[in-house]
Amino acid sequence: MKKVAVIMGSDSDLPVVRKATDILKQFGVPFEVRVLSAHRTPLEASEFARSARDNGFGVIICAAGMAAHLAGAFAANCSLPVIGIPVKSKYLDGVDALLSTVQMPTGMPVATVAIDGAANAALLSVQILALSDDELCAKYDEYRQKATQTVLEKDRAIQSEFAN
Ligand code: RP5
Repeated sequence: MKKVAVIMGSDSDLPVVRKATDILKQFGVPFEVRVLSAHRTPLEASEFARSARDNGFGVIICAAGMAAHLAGAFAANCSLPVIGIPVKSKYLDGVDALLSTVQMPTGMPVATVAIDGAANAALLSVQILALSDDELCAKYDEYRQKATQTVLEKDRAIQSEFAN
């Protein structure tokens, strides 16, 4: 199976990023985690992006806050699918990172998830890799069925609490 690259702009993004790595572990998807910054380590970030396909990666997740150019920089240097996680910082509630990540020019897409939406970034990676992996696809279907069952159980509990 292809690997997922999980890149964060700073180790301060790790609490958010863990929500993605936990899910990748749960699905048995191989991944590597790096701190690479579009601004602070631009050469290392572009080198990683340029060699990612040859190094066995199939999807790249980039988490960054503030002027979050990391996912865009990866998209500029690599033709693999790039998923951007805008990370909430203490100043602008993450809207700065959301707009920096999502507003890519035509031709250089970044699939941007919600602010701090690391779990969905991992699930989107699973969906992409499952296109060519039936076993992973079955695990993902099972995950969704469990999610549905959980909500149905909550619905039953709420209904019984408010029953007249
Ligand atoms: C961004 O700046 C990082 O992704 C992080 O979210 C934010 C703050 O970084 P630190 O100052 O905490 O290293 O590049």
